[in-house]
Amino acid sequence: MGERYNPQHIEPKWQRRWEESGIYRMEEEPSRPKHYALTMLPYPSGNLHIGHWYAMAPSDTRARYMRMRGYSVFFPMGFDAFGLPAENAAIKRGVDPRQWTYDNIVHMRKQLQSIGMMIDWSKEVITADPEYYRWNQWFFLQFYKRGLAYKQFAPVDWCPSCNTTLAREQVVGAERRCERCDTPVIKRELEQWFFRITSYAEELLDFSGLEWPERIITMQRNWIGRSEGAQVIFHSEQGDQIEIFTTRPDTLWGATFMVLAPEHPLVDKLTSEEQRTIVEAYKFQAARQSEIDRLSTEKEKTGVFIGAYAINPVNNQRIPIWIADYVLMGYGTGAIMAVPAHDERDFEFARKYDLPIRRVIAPTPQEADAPLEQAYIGDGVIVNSGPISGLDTDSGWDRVIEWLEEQGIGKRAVNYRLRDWLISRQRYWGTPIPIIYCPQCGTIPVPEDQLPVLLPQNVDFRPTGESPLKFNEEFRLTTCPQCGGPGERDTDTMDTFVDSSWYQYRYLSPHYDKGPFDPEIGKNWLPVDQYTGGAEHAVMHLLYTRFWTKVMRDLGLVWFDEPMLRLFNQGIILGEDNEKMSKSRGNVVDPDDLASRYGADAVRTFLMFIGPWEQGGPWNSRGIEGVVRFLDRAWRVVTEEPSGGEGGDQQALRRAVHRTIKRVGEDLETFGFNTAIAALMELVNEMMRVRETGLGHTPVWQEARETLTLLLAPFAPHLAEELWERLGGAYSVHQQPWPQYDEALIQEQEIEIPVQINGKVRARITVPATAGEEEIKRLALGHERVRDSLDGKQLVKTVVVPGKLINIVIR
Ligand code: ANZ
Ligand code: ZN
Repeated sequence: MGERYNPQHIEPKWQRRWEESGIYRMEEEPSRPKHYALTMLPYPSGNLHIGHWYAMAPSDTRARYMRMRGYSVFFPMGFDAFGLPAENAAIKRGVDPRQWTYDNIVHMRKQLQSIGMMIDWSKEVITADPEYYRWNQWFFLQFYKRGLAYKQFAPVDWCPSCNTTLAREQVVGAERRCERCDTPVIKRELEQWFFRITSYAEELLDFSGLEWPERIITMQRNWIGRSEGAQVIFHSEQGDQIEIFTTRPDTLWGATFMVLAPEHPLVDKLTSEEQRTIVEAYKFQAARQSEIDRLSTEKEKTGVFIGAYAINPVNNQRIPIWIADYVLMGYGTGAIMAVPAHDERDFEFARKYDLPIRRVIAPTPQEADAPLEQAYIGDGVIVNSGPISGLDTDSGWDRVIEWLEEQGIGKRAVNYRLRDWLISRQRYWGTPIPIIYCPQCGTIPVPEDQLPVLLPQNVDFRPTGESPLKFNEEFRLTTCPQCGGPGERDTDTMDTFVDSSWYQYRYLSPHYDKGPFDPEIGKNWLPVDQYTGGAEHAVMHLLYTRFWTKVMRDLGLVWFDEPMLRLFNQGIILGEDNEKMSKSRGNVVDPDDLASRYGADAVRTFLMFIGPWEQGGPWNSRGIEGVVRFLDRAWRVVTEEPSGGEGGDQQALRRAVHRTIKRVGEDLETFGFNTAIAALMELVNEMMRVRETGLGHTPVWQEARETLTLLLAPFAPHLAEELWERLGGAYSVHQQPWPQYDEALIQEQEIEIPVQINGKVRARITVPATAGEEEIKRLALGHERVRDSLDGKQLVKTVVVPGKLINIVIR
């Protein structure tokens, strides 16, 4: 003893020992409840940054805590290894994307190990491994069989000069020009694969049983965007059916014109000869814009009359048909009835093009013909609407739908904003789509026993924007599995969100070859109990994995509806200047440097101490030194022999220990890492103070040292392991049960007393019932609110009535 705390020495030592002894291996113990803790898998970009540490270390702390609480914990790790950066590196530096990715993984795996996490590395998953993506392909085939994968034309960005499709990243600027030749990009229709996530739209809106942040649920709900309304059939004067979707059937009498999306299939047919040139020009310019621009309410509305009319079915009025880019082909039916009196966009449009505005809703019957300065979007009474005039908007809404259904020209309808998931990517570094096109037999799925369809090596990366696999004849040309004649493979690859939609299942048995995972193991561990990761994945990944699980359930692979029962999102760690970390700002902190200087335990602990985990916050280089001092003091109180004697207050120390057990445990339940660490700091201070009074060699002191070590274990796993060994504890501290506190000891002995400042109650403090004047004073003056009030003031005196109150007089 008497040695100094030396993380550089103890951290590698314990990391090695943990690995050798396999204490983090998945372990099924029927006597213990299971806990599957999952944290989002990193992309192998080449280097772990502080954000990775911020995501991983607290997740690890929580998993360790659950293990000490008596759970069998499974905490795996892997790499989301397909994706664009590898391909870009290949193009830029001429390295093979596979080489680049796997080299990065070797390096990042080491970096991850240096954090000291309880990862079961024997279950690692790399999504670019054929033994992984084989199951992406297998799933694709199951989806296809069930009609959940289908091919359809969909718009992609296309450069008319380079003659290729472009990835979203290759379209630059507000003008949407081609990155390479500066030509304005247009939309072009390409046949691509979709997953039918919309079939699950309604079920995906059901979040019952999920303990997820309200914010994420709201984002998913909005993303799915359910609207109730009606589908109504209008007719053109020539008799063509034009179906519209509206959420306001109660305003049908106010429809004074129609608007079709420029891409609507009827536009060509309905356009008059006089209007054709201007309609074509408008369509071309609309095709250049992104959906976001088109929907923006700020953007001035534009459109053109197509020279045709429709009949409003409720009053047989002849109304003009326009096209405008604010109507999207991908939503509803791609056509609307425009009700300028009650819809803001229609109002603006009508004003601009001088189209009639007819009021059909009014706040009161007296205002039926009051002029409108803007669209009236509120509720009220229906006016100027024939048979439904006089009804309120709610009953009118139902009444109109009934009437439409009676007439057979409309029906109640639910519409979702959610689109099917486009999974085709014109990219190399991804999962090949297991489909063969045969001139005789058509679209033929690759037979399951021929999986995986391997991604070929040595592919040419000319950045043409088209699928590189297209130019690899060895890959592309194949034989039709059905007729044996020549066929061609699909040369697109799958969106990488496919990979991350089900990786949590693969972790259970990453080398299993009879299915995506071993159902025997799945039975014991699924579903995921606790998921942690960034909130930026609110709608894509977190929605896709829910969808995937529901399909797996319908395929009979799992028996539950939701992949992850509980979700926690961490915040973002900012630079010291409170800005997002970036190389150009020069505010990036490198975790490798920090860990080699202060030790991984200090970096972990500091990251958790910085503030509430869900909030993130700025890095602080002085702050980490404070944490190093704390760990050092913890080391000293545990390893140094205090002076002997029985003079100290044993009861007070026991109380402090038990109170800390309670606080740290409660905080860890709710991810309150920062307050848990604050509690540990207080305990260490208390131990420092008390040991001066002579408590050495007492059982209470021994209990305090052991408890502190156990409570530190989830946060600073290496330090705790070393201390535990020095205390003579059995290997490993991480397999010890979480200490229990004595409720009676805490409760009986504590009381709450008010803290007055100049006679007014400003705070309440919890103090030991036996606390004397000095202790009460110390606790009161340490209270945050009291400190705030004292700031800049002068303390005149304090009056303590032990067991009752404390009054602080300030000036
Ligand atoms: C007539 C009407 C009157 C409307 C009124 C609104 C207010 P949400 O709630 O988002 O589902 N709409 C329908 N399809 C559209 C498309 N493809 N592109 C752009 N707008 C479209 O919105 C549904 C409403 O958005 C529909 O109800 C329709 O306008 C418009 F006082 O119909 B409404
Ligand atoms: Zn064939």
